[in-house]
Amino acid sequence: MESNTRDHLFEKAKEFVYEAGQRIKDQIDQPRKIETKSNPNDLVTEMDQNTEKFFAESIRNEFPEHRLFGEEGFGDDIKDLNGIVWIVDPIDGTMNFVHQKRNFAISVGIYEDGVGEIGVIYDVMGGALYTAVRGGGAFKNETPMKMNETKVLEETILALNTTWLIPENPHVEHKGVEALVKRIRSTRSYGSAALEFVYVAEGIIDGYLTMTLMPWDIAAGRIIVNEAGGIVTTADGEELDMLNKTTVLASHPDIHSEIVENYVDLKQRKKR
Ligand code: 2AM
Ligand code: CA
Repeated sequence: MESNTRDHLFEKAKEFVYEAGQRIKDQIDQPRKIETKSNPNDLVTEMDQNTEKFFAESIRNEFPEHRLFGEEGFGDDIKDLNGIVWIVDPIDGTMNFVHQKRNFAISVGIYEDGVGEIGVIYDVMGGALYTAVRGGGAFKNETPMKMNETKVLEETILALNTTWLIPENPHVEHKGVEALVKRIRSTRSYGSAALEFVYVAEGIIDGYLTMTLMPWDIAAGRIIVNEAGGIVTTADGEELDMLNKTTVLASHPDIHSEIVENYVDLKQRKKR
């Protein structure tokens, strides 16, 4: 992608994100209609849908040749990442949006032929905009984010969610994660994958390990973590599939392979 094309796209992405964020803020205290999707804890509101519609209209008006891959289905039917694809989660952390009215984010990743070019994550109520353009570093508002300090596992905080506590959960390799939790300093759980990625980029946590994310949960965050110097793969260290549900490990480079090799045994999980 030519640099002036990319600059223009980046400016437009930020403009759309700020406008979508303002619409959400304007209505944050309005009563909301909550529906459930795949299970009783999988929530969706009109605000998720309206925000994605806003992105669909804005992208179609401004960039008719681009495609949209969105969580709520107002985008295109995406089966490959050829050309320019906007991968959008209109509200990441819907449960936080519903219950807490904070700790949710708008996540926009722009890919060209499968390569992540631009990542924008907006912590709507916190007011922080996290961005990265491939090769240009990662920023929180205007401030560069970089993971410099050397890390040993004993001094890290990892984001994990409590599904790890359920031993019969078929998606997790329970014993390995138990050993990992004993070794690290502590865990956190924020309930928004996008925010967990940017907190890794910012260095306020050192890693994020999760078993079920969709491409729109990951698209922007992986670019931002990479540009801050971190590593993002599946939980068993493989390249991420940006079209399907996947496991994810995003972390500081010093601890990534150690977690993959010693604590996450997905092969064992697959055998069961
Ligand atoms: P969402 O709010 O956009 O649905 C919560 O731990 C994080 O996981 C959020 O980023 C949430 O995104 C995502 N998430 C929740 N349920 C999911 C599911 N069934 N598949 C993939 N991601 C999910
Ligand atoms: Ca969402």
